[in-house]
Amino acid sequence: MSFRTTTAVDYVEDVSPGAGALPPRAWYASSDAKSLSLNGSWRFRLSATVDAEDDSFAAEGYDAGDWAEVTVPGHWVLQGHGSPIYTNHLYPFPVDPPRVPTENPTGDHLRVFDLPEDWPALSEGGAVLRFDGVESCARVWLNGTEIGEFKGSRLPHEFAVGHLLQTVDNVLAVRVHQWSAGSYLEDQDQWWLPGIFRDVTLLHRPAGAALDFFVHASYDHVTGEGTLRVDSDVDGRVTVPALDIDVATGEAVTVPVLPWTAETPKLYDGFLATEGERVPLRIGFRTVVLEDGLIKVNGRAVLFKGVNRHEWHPEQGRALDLETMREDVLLMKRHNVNAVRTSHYPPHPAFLDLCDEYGLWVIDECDLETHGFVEQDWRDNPVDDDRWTPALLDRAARMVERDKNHPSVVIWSLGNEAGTGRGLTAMAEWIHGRDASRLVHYEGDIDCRDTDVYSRMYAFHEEVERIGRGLDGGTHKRRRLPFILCEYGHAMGNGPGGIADYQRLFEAHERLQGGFIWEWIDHGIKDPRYGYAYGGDFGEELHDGNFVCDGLVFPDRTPSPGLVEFKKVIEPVAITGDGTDGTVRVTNKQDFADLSALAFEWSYQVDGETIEAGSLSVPSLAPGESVDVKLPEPPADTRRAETRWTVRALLAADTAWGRKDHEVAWGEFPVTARPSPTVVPTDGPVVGERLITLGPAAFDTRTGALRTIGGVSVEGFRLDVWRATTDNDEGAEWQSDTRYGVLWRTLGLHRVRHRLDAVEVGDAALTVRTRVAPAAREVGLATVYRWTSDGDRLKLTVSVTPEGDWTVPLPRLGVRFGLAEADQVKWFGGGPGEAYPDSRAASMVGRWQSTVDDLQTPYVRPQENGARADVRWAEIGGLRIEGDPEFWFSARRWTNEQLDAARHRTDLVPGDTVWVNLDHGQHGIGSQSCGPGPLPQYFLKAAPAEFSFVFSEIG
Ligand code: IPT
Repeated sequence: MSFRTTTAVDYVEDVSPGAGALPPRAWYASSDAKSLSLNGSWRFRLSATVDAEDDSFAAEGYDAGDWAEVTVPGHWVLQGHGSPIYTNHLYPFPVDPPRVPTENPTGDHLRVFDLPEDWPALSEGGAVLRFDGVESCARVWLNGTEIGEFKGSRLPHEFAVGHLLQTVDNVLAVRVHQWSAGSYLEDQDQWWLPGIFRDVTLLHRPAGAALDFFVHASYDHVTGEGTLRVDSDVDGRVTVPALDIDVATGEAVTVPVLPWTAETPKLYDGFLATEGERVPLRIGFRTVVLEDGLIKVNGRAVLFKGVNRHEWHPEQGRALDLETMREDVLLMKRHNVNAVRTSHYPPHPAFLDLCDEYGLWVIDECDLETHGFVEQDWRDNPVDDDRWTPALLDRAARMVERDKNHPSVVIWSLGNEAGTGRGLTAMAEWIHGRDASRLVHYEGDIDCRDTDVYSRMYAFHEEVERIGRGLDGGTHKRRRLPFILCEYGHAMGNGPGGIADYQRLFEAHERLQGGFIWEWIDHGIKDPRYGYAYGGDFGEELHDGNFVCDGLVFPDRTPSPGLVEFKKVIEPVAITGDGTDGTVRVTNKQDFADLSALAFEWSYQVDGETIEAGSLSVPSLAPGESVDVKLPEPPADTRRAETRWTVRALLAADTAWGRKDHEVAWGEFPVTARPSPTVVPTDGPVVGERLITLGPAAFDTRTGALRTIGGVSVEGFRLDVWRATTDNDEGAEWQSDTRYGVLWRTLGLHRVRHRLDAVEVGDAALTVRTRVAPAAREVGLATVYRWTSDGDRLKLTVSVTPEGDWTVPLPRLGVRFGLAEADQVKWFGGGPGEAYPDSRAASMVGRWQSTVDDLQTPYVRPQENGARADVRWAEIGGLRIEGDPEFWFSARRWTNEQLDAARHRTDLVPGDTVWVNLDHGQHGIGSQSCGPGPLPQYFLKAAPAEFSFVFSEIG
């Protein structure tokens, strides 16, 4: 005998999008109709399965007094009930669509509310209950009556509830299931976080209220006129006072306007007035077309300097408040970002209001990803199974209808990593039919059958260049489409490297319309055990570790060096020049705005110190224009010194997103080069019983090891080739051939030994010969340390000769040593932040200072970090170190081995010794954690090398 008692829960595994909800429509806040936020504390009960408890809790009079409480919006797993799970693309349950596990955490939510005093009489109009986001499936009751169930986590669902409302003691019951058929459509690379994580609102709907409306606001760049037409389900009038517009809905009006662009986000305030309510409008006039194979807005091709933004807060998960959203937008604007792909779901609607207001191009992406089906060659992929098509179309409609009135949204995206199939085609057809004023994107449509943009992720530079030159293959249709990288520059840990090289390509080929860095923020979860937790930290049986921490900002939104680098690489003004001829070339790289918002300043540095500065008058160039501007006469300087010009572009006045003097762009050009440090060897080594002295230094007589320089003790001075591998060194596991982080470890470069071959005492030099090599291998580095002194200063020349068959580059090449007491660091060289060979655009040569602690970049998973580039000299722990040539400087309170072993920030415990690395070379960073490794020009080849340092004690 077989029977099922639980037909009431069949909706959970039903492929349909749900039942009972109202048709999707534009999201807006009425000016006059009342609304009641139901956010706040709710009663909460967690069950292990969908039907462990019956639905009697939804009935009026149910006593939930002994239930827990959770905050809505929120995720129960971040509020002490169960735990989060992180997988990249693996489904954390058996793949058997649309079935989900019996173990299906189910959260019953209960809230009792009264209508506010000023709520209209129940006989007047109706009411709508709106859920802006619930993961992943919900069933809803009001006052004991079931009103529906829905899936589509990051999409709004509304229910008509006017007939059920009462003045007091309304009982709203929501049963939320973590897993549902919808989970198969929501396999984005992120934490699985069930809960009511966006707002819940009760909206009064007066008689004659607006329902849905579509603002069509185009811009004709030839005439300078905008045409406005608001189509509305309910007739009314549209007014825009600043434009003297007062027209009926459905009626078009054309007037001169200022256009909306991400650079010039001009919005006109207006109203849609129906008989029953007034709805505020923020209208931006702009026209998006595909023309001449290019994405054009208002007649001009745009270049996306974008980021992929997931919604993230280290404590609230995907339940973001307005201030956090604004912080994202402000940080983006202040770092020259002009575009956002809302990976991989429509964001909270307020985020799009901010994009309209501050100016960001948006690719609005649907809540759809079925990536886990790749594990079975895409068999049973829902997007190629007609039974799922209604759910896909429902998702497309909920996105488009909700967000269609945002000028910032210029492209709709069908979703991410969902393979291919007829369901996607159906979505694209529906979207094209509903909104011809925007383009459609989907990266998985490699032939661009359904899409208007050729989009790829993580394509290597070489291929991108070929695409730019039109030398790629592909369908006839694709060959005529513009190209974007919807994901590139994988910002996991240290990096990404190589983004300047991408930007050069984007700027050189018009078909390449830019890209979107993966990704904006690390999804680390604040955790007292670890600082920030990542995959595996909650005991998940399947997880993808710290692959969830791959953002340009840390979980608390502190910019990482990657963001600072990106800001420089995408700066809207190029400032280049040749310091010796005294001119600077300024180019306006924007697509729409002139330079009138910027003020320019020059300064002149002698040995890194600014000795004169002034303002530079630069004409307000139109987009694309350049001008050569004469710099003033260089200040008279008779010293033998290194000199340079620095020219900076600053905000001329406060703007919506930045203060006056906020730095937007800069350039620097050397005038005279640095003289190399010289030490004339006058002293010779003197051999004592235990120590050899040479000038200010003492060495171990037996080993030749440096012991002291003046009064400063030096520990463990020797060659160093190892760095705590970065995520980009390690590479992604599917990239098998050249993952140097793995190859280095296999070769044993993290455990090289130093064999002493000779300590030679000459007339003018102490020479120590060694061979540095790992066990079990023939390769080695013959390393000679040659010490000389002029009595005052100590010079070291290191010569390195590779022996054997080196098939890999070196992680780093330099010396390291420990200092007993060090805290403050001063240097003349690149700064203020870290830099590596292919992530050094933002490194500005100057005089900098820091504490040792502040030199560290606190990557969520600790790894190599904090190197300063082009260092001429540095002072630390009583020593001054000059380089010949310039060197990479780093210092930390733990060894590179300890850094390498650490898994979380909290594993790094400061010791008494400060370990200093002076590197002649560093290997590039690349973005191989999901993309190309460093380009060949950034390799640190195992090749003969010689470099010197001059040490002196600071008096
Ligand atoms: C790509 C995904 O689109 C994105 O969500 C994220 O997982 C990223 O990779 C890596 O962090 S998909 C990958 C197979 C290229």
